[in-house]
Amino acid sequence: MKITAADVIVTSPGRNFVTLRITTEDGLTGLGDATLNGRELAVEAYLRSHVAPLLIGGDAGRIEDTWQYLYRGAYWRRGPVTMAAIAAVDMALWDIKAKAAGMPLYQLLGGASRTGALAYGHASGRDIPEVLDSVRSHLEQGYRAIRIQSGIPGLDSVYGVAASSAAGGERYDYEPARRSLGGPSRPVEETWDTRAYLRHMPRVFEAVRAEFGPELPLLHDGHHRMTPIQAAKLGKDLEPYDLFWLEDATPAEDPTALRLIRQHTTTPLAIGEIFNSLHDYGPLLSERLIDYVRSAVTHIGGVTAMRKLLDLAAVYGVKSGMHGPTDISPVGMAAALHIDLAVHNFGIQEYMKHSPRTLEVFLTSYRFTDGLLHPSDTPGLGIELDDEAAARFPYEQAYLPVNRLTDGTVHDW
Ligand code: KDG
Ligand code: MG
Repeated sequence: MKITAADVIVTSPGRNFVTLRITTEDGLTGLGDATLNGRELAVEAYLRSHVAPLLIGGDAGRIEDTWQYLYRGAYWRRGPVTMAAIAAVDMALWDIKAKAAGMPLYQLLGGASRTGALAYGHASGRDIPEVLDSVRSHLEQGYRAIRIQSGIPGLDSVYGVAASSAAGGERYDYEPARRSLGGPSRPVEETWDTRAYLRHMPRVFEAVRAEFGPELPLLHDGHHRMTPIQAAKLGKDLEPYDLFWLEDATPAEDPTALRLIRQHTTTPLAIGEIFNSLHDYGPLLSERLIDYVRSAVTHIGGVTAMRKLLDLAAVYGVKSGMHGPTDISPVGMAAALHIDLAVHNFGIQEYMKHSPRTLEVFLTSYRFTDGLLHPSDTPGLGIELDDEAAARFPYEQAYLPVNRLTDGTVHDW
């Protein structure tokens, strides 16, 4: 299966996506997601200039060898741009291999370990009544696990709170990367106050538990904003509300911060969405400092890297909780779902529905039923890309927001 083409497609059907399509001499194609929110064109350039030319003429069947060639062979290694590019190649090659075998990818990964992957949805609101409405609406949509994010009194705009928070039904309006619509711009700046946040969040969870009872799995994302001791306090204060996890409590580049949090609280911990290497987990797995790994297939280096990460995590009883916001394209989401279905140490899958516009470009076959996601039995990943639709939505510059404290100091967003 000689590779004859490796094309990079950048499209913006509601938000930006970078996709790699690999074609073989016998006409098989495979897709890979290389989207890096707010830095899309850096991955596009890396793929086009440095990766695609190396693929032409190679054997599409040699997945592990290609991964090692692109990783070790570059000398410079790791980093979000490089690893998103390698991930896209890896996903596309798995897509081709599974199509050639006439099987859905999960069959090549060992077959199904469950009937579907438990998905969690995103409830949010500017205040507690809006949060409660949003949880209700998610339950009506069939979610059986729900992440809770809330506005904070005194702060104008807070991570994770959708623009039309109380709206029922389907919502596609949570997208933190703001598009500049007609020319270069700078990121939006938000103001942050951790003490106000620490005071408010326990009240939010108290209200949600009072309204919806003890059964519903509830999650929360701290989005890297706390110091270790602040995170320890929040974890402790949230213990009465029995969270499924507290995510990204502290900035991701310091894995040892989790050690301190762990000493103080039994609230389960999850981290890893901005990690781009298994090595970023450092002591987190071997010292059992976390309960869930949050990496995305798109950012950790593909199906090959994710399998290795989850096998290592399994040794320490740590489960998966793959990243799945809308900046993971339907291709990246499908790759996650095949792994979710196959591995034994599956925990939960984040799921935000892509907009109808995104789904005009990416033709998906996975399905969400009764709170569970299933990747479908279509051979390969089960996703195709409509080039004509993609061409209708050209790239638009978009940046993630930047956070400042009330005195103007730049803070983690
Ligand atoms: O691009 C940034 C988003 O992917 C991130 O803010 C989403 O934290 C996130 C989550 O848990 O989904
Ligand atoms: Mg997160």
